[in-house]
Amino acid sequence: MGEPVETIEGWYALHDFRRIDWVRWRSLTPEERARAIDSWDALLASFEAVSPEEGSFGLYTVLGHKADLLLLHFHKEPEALRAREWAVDRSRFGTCLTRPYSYFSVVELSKYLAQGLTEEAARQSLRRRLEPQIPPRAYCCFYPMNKRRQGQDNWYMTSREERRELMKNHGIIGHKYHEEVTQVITGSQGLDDWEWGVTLFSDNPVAIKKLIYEMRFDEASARFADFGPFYLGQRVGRQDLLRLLDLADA
Ligand code: 76R
Repeated sequence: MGEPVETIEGWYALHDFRRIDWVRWRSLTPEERARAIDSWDALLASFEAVSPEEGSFGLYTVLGHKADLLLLHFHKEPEALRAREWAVDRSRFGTCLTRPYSYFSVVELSKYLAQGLTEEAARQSLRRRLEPQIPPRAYCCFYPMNKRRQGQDNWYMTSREERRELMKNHGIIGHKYHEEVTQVITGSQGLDDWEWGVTLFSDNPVAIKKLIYEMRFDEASARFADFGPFYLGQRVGRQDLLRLLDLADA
């Protein structure tokens, strides 16, 4: 029978995807738009001002039709994440946003490869990964995933030893991309629709593609992984975003 691996949880994560309702935005008067931009600027500034002891924030524009913006928050308190999503909903600019997707999860490290450490010792040494600052990389890729439960390919019926071996090989492939891609794995069992969220940061979208492609051939992914939708964000500064909005009817 399968036996769960111990996990260590860190900060909570909210991937808050928004779509801009351009028709509504253009229907605002210039004064309404200016006021909306001012308050939106102040709101984003308050997100950016989160103390590094408590959380982190990144702003991205999303390529393709699935969303326009990703507001990515990590925070130690789930209440703080709720306050942030409601602040967006209640803002003036929020009246021009819809919400095509969101994902709530918590940073998770499993102890497949770090056996023998007490929770406290592991927590100390892994603090940087449990409480992630958003790396200054140009791209962010997010997707949720499950481990498969199907016939012979049932992750949850494999022995812990077998999973440990599989995760070791998975880690070896991942580690080849250590310089180019930073990964944050969040667990969402019982919190959202899938079992994990994968968030990858890189300056090079092709490095993300190559990493994911290579992992598809690894047994942990080839036999056991099912994936949800993929989102690719480009990091933007607050000012860049405001400029894009301001130019919207140029
Ligand atoms: O935490 C560690 O770095 C140790 C090794 C490791 C574990 C335990 C590791 C390394 N991962 C672990 C756990 Mn991972 N990871 C994914 C995906 O697209 C796919 O095929 C899968 C999505 C990617 C791209 C990725 C990248 N990893 C997990 C788990 C939890 C499994 C469980 O607990 O049952 C999932 C769901 C998952 C999925 N992983 C790495 C990477 C990369 C790049 C690394 C190397 C990190 C580094 O060395 O810098």
